[in-house]
Amino acid sequence: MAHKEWIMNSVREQMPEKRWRHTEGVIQSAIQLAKQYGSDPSKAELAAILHDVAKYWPVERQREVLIESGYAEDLLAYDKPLWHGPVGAYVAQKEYGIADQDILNAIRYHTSGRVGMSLLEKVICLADYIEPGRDFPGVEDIRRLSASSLEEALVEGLDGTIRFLLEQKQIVYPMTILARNALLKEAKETKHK
Ligand code: DGI
Ligand code: FE
Ligand code: FE
Repeated sequence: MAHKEWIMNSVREQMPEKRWRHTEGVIQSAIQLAKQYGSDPSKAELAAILHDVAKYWPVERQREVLIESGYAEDLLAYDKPLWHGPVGAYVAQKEYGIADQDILNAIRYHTSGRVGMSLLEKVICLADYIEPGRDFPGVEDIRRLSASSLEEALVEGLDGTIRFLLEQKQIVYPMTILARNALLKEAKETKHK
């Protein structure tokens, strides 16, 4: 699809080559997870292409767009690495003409997660953790769990993020904790069925 190619080239121009290679890995993992769990691979691809579009924007520009988007809510009071998700979702809609709300939400919540994540949101958040280029401690555990449960794999991923933030004496965005708790509950409910 020509439109997709154009978006890919445009996104690529807005980040260092290394981050583009990460994005290619997320595209690959997102398509694979979508096929495995019955989400739409084409939507997963588009969300993956755009998920980090705003990651390397100057922080002042991110702040402006966050305010303009109306997605700011409490986020301005929390750490800047959380901003590029909502900023990316707004840009995807405004600049790239993405109208599908599920794709926009997958971009918006890819860093924090949220309570009541859709299948596509889970696929993108998990693909971001397990794409082939990732090699942080514990990534193999998440990859192993991803073969059998999106929710269990995501809990493992979010636990790692939360643990890391605690060790670094960083502020934890409450939505990250709420997302983790909700996914843990879902994982347990699915298991006991
Ligand atoms: O954009 P990526 O590097 O591919 O991955 P990401 O979108 O998951 O962003 C990860 C960054 O966001 C990482 O530096 C940790 C940070 N982060 C994630 N959740 C929280 C957080 N930072 C704070 N302070 N609080 C959070 O809850
Ligand atoms: Fe990101
Ligand atoms: Fe990413």
